[in-house]
Amino acid sequence: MASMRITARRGRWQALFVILCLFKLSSVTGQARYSVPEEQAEGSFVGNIARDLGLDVARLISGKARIITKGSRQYVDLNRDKGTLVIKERIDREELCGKTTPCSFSFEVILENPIQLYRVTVEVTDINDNSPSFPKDEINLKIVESAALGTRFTLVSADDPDVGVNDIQKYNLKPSDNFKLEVQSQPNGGTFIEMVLQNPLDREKVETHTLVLIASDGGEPHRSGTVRIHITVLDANDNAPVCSQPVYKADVKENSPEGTVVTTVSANDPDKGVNGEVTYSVPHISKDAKQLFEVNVKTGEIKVAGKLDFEKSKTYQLNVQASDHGGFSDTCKVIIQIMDENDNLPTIQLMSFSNSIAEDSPPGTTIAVLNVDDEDSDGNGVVKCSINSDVPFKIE
Ligand SMILES: [Ca+2]
Ligand SMILES: [Ca+2]
Ligand SMILES: [Ca+2]
Ligand SMILES: [Ca+2]
Repeated sequence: MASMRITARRGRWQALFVILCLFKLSSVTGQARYSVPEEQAEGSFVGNIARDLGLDVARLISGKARIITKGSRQYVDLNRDKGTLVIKERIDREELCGKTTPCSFSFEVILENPIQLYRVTVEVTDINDNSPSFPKDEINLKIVESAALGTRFTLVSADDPDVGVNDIQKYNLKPSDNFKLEVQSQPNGGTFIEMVLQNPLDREKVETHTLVLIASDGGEPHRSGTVRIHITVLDANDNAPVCSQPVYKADVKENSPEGTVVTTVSANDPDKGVNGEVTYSVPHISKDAKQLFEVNVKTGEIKVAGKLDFEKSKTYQLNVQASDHGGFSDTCKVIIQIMDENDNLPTIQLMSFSNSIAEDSPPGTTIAVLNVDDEDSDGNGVVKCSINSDVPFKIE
């Protein structure tokens, strides 16, 4: 008995459905259109369907008014007793329509005895319930300090599932000392973002930069998303070594043993690694000086390497070249004064001499001429001559 009733009922529904389809093809009795924001709570008011379709509540009840939806989700319910449509299930505009706008869904309200079909369309308006977000929190870039002005770096764009003003409206890059932002809208609706070098980088001044790219939507209140951009500035060989002083002066005693340190030159190059590694050499050196001095390639220390003789040369100038490995150099002048040591004996040379002298020769008669010399200089070269006091001669 029960199963027969069910079958009978099903048959009736099937018949009704066929009629409905025919009905639908022919005409819809009336239609209504509503607009609700997404994310409304269950039970929220959508519209007064009875009033808007010109039906009274009694007719809704007698006609067993109900909603027919195509999809699996029924967002709206009919409150027959009040003649209103209310939210049945939370509506997420982003899930329902994605980026499509306007966003709406439709359903039918059907009444029996007689059959009446009404079409209801509900437009779902966007609320700003999503913040712009970047695919990553951080971007790491390595940029050589010699990068030309105008060099471009592509950045990732952010995404905001909302639409209209609730979608991303602007990007900002902070700070903007070295880079400015260029944002281009693409035909497919995407955004192409580039960071353009507008002030030169200098690794010697700032080796790392941290910037923040901010994407903001235009909702009320605004929502934003950020990505940090870490920039490591790579070194370029843009500095030449510079001698710590233009001229080095050193005094060294003649006869100083080999290995005696004369002076140390040093040059500074602020670049990194081999770009800042300084080596020392004396590319143009006289043959004499080459045998007397040596320069340590790495330390710039100058040592005595031969026999220094004040009497041969009193001063030497070495032009020490301080070079980095990138072809830059500076010349540090080194003036070496040789200091005299008393290393020469006075010499006596007999120029003329009378072997015999008359006994009555008057005092002051020259008997011998001597040439006395000392190769040392200053005090070391001053010669004092004296003669035995027990002979009847004097020396002038
Ligand atoms: Ca948004
Ligand atoms: Ca939204
Ligand atoms: Ca350098
Ligand atoms: Ca550099």
